[in-house]
Amino acid sequence: MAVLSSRSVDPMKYNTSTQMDEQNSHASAKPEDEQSVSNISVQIVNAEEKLAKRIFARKNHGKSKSKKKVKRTTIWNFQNKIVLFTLILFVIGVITWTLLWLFIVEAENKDALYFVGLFRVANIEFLPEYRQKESREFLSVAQNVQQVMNLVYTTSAFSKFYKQSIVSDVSNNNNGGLLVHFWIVFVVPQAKGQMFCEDCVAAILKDSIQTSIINRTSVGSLQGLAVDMDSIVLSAGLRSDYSSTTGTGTNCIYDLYADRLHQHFPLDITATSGRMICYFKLIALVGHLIRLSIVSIQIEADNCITDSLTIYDSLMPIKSKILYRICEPTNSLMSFVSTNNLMLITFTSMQIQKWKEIHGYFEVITQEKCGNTILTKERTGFEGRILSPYYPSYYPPKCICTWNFQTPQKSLGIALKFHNYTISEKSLKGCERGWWRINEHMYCGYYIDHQTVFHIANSVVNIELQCSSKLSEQPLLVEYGSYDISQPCPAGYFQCSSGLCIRQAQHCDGVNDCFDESDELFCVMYKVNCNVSFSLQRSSLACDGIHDCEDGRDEQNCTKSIPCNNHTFQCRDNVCIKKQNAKCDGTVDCLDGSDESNCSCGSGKISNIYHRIVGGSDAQEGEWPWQVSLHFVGVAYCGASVISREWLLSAAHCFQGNRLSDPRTWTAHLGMRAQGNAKFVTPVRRIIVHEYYNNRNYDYDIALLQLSVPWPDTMKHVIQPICIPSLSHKVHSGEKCWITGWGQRQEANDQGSIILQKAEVEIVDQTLCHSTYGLITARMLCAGVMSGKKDGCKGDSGGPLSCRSQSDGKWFLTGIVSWGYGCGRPNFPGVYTRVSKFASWIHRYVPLVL
Ligand code: 4AZ
Repeated sequence: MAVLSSRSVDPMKYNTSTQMDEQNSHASAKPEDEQSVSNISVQIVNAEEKLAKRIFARKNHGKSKSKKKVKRTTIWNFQNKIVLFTLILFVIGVITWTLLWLFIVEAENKDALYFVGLFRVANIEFLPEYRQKESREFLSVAQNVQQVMNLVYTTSAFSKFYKQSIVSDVSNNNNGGLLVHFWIVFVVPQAKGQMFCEDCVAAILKDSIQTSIINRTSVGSLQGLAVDMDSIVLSAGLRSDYSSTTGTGTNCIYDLYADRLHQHFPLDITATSGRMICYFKLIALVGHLIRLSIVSIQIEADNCITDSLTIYDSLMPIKSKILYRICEPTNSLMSFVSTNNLMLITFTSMQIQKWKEIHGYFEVITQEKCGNTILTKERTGFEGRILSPYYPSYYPPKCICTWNFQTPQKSLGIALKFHNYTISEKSLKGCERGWWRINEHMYCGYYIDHQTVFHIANSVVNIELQCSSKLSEQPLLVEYGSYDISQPCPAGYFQCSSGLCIRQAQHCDGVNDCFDESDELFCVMYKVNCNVSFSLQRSSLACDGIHDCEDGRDEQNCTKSIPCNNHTFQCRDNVCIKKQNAKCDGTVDCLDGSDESNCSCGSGKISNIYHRIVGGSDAQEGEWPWQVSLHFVGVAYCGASVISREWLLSAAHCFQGNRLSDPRTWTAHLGMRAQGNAKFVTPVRRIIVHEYYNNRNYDYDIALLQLSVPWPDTMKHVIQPICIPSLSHKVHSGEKCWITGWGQRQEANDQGSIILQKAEVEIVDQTLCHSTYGLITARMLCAGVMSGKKDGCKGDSGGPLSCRSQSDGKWFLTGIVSWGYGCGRPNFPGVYTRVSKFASWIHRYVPLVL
């Protein structure tokens, strides 16, 4: 009403209507107009007064009173009609606009939430007609299930938000009955989106199923449908998947039936332009499984942001049914096995700039029973092998394998040699990548980069492997054989308390090779003897690449490391090449390119200007040109080191979790001293976390980051790479190195530093560090000062431990800030990733020649 009133006295409008009224003064008066005028706001009175005055003036000019009266009434009526008309228009406008606004706001604030799932219906037999989505049979069964789902959700706590359920597939399966794949859609105000968790939506469905305790079966009744409780899987789905698989989105969707055993059905995908999402539903003969083999895949390598190939253990893109995701191009054969007669492969490409190609095939295979009973030979030594299910394929996430071993004599036990794998006693936490039960002892399995041997001092050994990972796992090969319990390890080997045999040289080398620490216990005495009886222990200490003796004599005169003469250069693969000056001449002479590696890194140029060795805490501008600050969603979170134009090295633990592993959440700040003043900032394109990273003990704590934009040549004065030490690069305890970062300056103060901090630390003897922490693996090293005070802390993780080479003055990335007990505590040095162990892993991705 307020708006209406003010408009009615708009002077402009009023004047215009007055003029018009005067022009139309001959028009006759209408009583109903008068009536309507009287309804208009009181402020109109002003207009009436003005009008009256004018009429009065005219009257004085000698015009007849009666005529004037008629004219006045006419003018009044007409003028008000216009005002009224304007007002009505205005009111209608306001109402329409308000409604429209309300509608838009309402619509904007509501989200459609999609859930995708499956369950098995035991009391409906599969009919071939179900394969045709238009068939009467499919429509009838789909309608039946949809009605049941409607009833479940319209009578639930979520009824207000429930929109619909759609059955997208019904198929046969190896457990009998029908496997029903469905979508559930809710329309939810944004504020209430949180309450729609996957478990909550699944719980409503599960709670609606009536099971009988007497029957002791997982199949219950859901409005007449015999639904298998154990088969219910449900996860949040994507709108794009919903529209594609329910027939409104992409038409790149194929149902492929494999009805012959062991025949290779080709699966080749080529994408040349645009945005692409394709679905390949593979359905095998009932009672069988599907093996998908990927021969080669050429896709963009950026953590599945642009391109991805996802393999599901279902017919719909259900997150919890993902068997594997391929995000990297590869030419090596990989194969995956389903747990049922179905598989879905989705290929997504967000933008196609380059040619994308996937070559592979799938086949129908028979179900394998894994495990057996094995009687070993009397002769000791490895004699056979046990394999993960469907070896050499990746093994599916659900399996139980049991091997029962029996040796011919009580004096013989069972030895297991795990390839690229180890087992260690299970703690209270569960095992992430499957677990083992060996004669009632529980162990977790871990993938590592070498073999480990495990002994069980018993003639009867029961071994159970439970595959309990979320995804398919790399194939496993374990050699077995009998061994003499009284003489467990072959000559030259040391036996850990767990039964594991390690090379004698690994005993007391300061590295926890046994995983139960037993190889590093009681070693201090052994060390003291180093000087006294070096010749006696020579075989186990000398020339193993580890600095065992304090005076370094164990690693002196080691001929194996100097096979090349003064006129030749020794490549990293130990090949000698002719020219001495082959190093850094711009031509790759070594097959492995090592003559051209570390040529333009760790330059001492800047260090000559700044005297880094001098203590102090604030770093100088340009002093650590390889130091990078990694920002996660805009906040400084971890450190990293520049190792080439487009690659950084950091710690794997910085990228653990859904959001942290997404390169789009990170930016790299290079050439920076004070936070916010980086000379070069770029988004991160790709994160490669080491495949053996172990989030329990921080083993293999290393990750490579590829920059979206390589830093330019013009930044050379402030950005420079640090050298990567080779595997044989030695680091000596007591050696002085530097740690740098913007992390916390105190353990208790959770604020990072604005100015880059530096601290000089000492490499700590590995045995001493092991006695402090226990679990120090060969991929770790310790550095600090025993008084505490100088240490890395939260926020420094991933940053460099830089050591300057005595021989050529170059700076080497000896370590990566990884973990430790608190920060700067006396006797608790920082633990760093030993970078030299990863030289070849790094060069798998980063070219040797910069
Ligand atoms: C961290 O939380 C962290 N004192 C890094 C290094 C150390 C401790 C904690 C070593 O990122």
